[in-house]
Amino acid sequence: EQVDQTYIMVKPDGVQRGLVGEIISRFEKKGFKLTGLKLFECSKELVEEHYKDLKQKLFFPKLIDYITSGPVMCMAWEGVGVVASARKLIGATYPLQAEPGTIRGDLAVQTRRNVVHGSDNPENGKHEIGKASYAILRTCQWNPTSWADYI
Ligand code: DAT
Ligand code: MG
Repeated sequence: EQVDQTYIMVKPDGVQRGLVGEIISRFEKKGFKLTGLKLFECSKELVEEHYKDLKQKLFFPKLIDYITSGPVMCMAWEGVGVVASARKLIGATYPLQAEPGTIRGDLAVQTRRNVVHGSDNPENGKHEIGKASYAILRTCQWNPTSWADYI
């Protein structure tokens, strides 16, 4: 059982629509561990590097404009199989194809405004958190405290 890290980012529409709590809640309830969190306004350069694999796509300039249009909530999540599991919780890229019960299936209709980003493989998870960490977030190590410790 491999413990992985994934980079989850609530996109500007998700922050503006007040969906941050809802999204955090879904990952918490599933059983994953939040290890880094910061509200951040991305520079164009950082977003271009984050989405560099899509540079040739016609929608790339609009994607960059959109992600830099307002604050995003950057998060690092940790757990067994978290990368693939988070992708399942998020749902398909195109919200109309995303199953009900997924974040995009329940909360989005527009492809660009699909509410949330999740790393697509464990290597990218580490990379994206690493890339983010000098600019946006510091990850921390913690273990859930048992209730007995509060008494
Ligand atoms: P995902 O976010 O599911 O990993 P992706 O990495 O292929 O999807 O694309 C990144 C984002 O780019 C995606 O969340 C929304 C936008 N995007 C993808 N395909 C698009 C399209 N055909 N038209 C407009 N935006 C698109
Ligand atoms: Mg992707």
